[in-house]
Amino acid sequence: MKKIGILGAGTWGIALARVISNGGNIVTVWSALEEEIEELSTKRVHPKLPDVTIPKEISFVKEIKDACLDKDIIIFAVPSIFIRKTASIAREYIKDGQIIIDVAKGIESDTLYTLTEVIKDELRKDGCHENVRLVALSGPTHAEEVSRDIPTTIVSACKDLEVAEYVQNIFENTCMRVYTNTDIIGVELCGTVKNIIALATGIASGLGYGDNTKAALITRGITEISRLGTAMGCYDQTFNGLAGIGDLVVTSMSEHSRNNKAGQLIGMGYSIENAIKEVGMVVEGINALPAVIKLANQYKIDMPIVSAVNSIVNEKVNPNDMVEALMKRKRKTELPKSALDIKFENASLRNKRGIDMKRIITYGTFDLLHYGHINLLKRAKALGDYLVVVLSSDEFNWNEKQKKCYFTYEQRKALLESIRYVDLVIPETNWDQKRTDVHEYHIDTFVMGDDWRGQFDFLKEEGVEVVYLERTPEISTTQIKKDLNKN
Ligand code: C2G
Repeated sequence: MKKIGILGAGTWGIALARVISNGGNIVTVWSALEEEIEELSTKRVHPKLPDVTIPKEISFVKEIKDACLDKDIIIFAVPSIFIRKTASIAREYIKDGQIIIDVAKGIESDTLYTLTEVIKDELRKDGCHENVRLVALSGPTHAEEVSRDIPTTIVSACKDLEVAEYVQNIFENTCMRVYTNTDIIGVELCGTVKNIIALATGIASGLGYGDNTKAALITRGITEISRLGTAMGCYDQTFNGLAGIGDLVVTSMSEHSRNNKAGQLIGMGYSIENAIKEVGMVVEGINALPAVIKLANQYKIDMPIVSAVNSIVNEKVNPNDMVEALMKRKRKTELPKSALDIKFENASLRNKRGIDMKRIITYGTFDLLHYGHINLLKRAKALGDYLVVVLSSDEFNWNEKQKKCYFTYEQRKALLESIRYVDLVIPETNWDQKRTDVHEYHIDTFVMGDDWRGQFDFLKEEGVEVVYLERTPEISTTQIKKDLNKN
């Protein structure tokens, strides 16, 4: 049994209060709106959750100290724009080392801090809150369904996995399954941007478009989120997980979603103000726009859907014009690894490592992949951070090297891509492409086995380091074939 304080008595705060109270914990709920506390305390029903009875064990308080003092966990469940203020008035009642959960979704527009960073930043202002432990609890979780015990999943994200598991243990029950994740920034970024994409799907519905359009916006929306998140050093798994695609789908497709509802009204011609008024609750996607636009510019990430929503919401562009603009954008491929993507990966890996990333390139046939090849690739990768392997095509092997490969190009490519040292495999179709490859893929070092010593020194003229590594003497593809033929 834990003592848990919840700051904020909106539908999500109340839904969570009910989950943890029913789990046998002592729950105290505070709100800045005294009349809200009065009503909840007496009626035991939230006006926006009319068919949900609030357990009698939950106590409602008007003084924030009563929801903060002597608590195992404090949950921030106020709207994103009130997080900093709430942290500032709660600070004196929060002990250092406190576990604090943020369930609001957003990013602060002037600092570009996620909300757990805002809480930490505000609390540490008195110089004695250096050790608070922040958790983001986020996922596909409509309060209307959680409060009716409809099976739900959610992510408990914290840099400290033990703390994430501590929170997992408190919230997990037969109706709520909690997953842990240490990528707290990625989880918070997903929770923020998905609300903007949900506005877009709502606008599309309001304009009379169908599920095809929604599916397109959701699919390209998660691509926008993951591009920005990757550049910020977040994990791919986060975008493909519950806080990413999971929450995006539930927010974009559900009638419970405020962002989707507000988008529909905007698409139908409501002004932004009237749409928010009609929804009657906070529309976090609108609050999130300034910060996300700033982040996209800062990391140089193209986010056409986010930009389109921003044009409609903040620049009063006609929604129909934006849809046309989105549909007429320059043609693109879903396939990654163009030179542009390489630049993007370069930037993202540089952000991840905080240093300039050193890029290595090597060439070969790599047929009947063996440990001599692996030794070469391993040592090549050890010279830098990113290894591009240029794999001889079947035609190039036959026409230029008179090599008939056992495995096709695609098979050899799949084998190479499964090697942990290899970051990218592209085709080698002629002897002369090396000069352009080293520029297109921003190469620092060219590597080949020393059976090629001296053959590629001309690449130094392209500003590239040329390294020849000792071959592994006793093994070769030719030798393998000979040995196999003998038996
Ligand atoms: N290698 C090695 N030890 C071996 C066999 C190969 O270190 N026992 C190295 C080679 O020196 C080469 C790489 O593994 O750097 C790939 O070898 P191959 O597939 O034989 O490549 P190759 O036919 O030499 O093609 O434009 C350059 C060519 O594509 C190189």
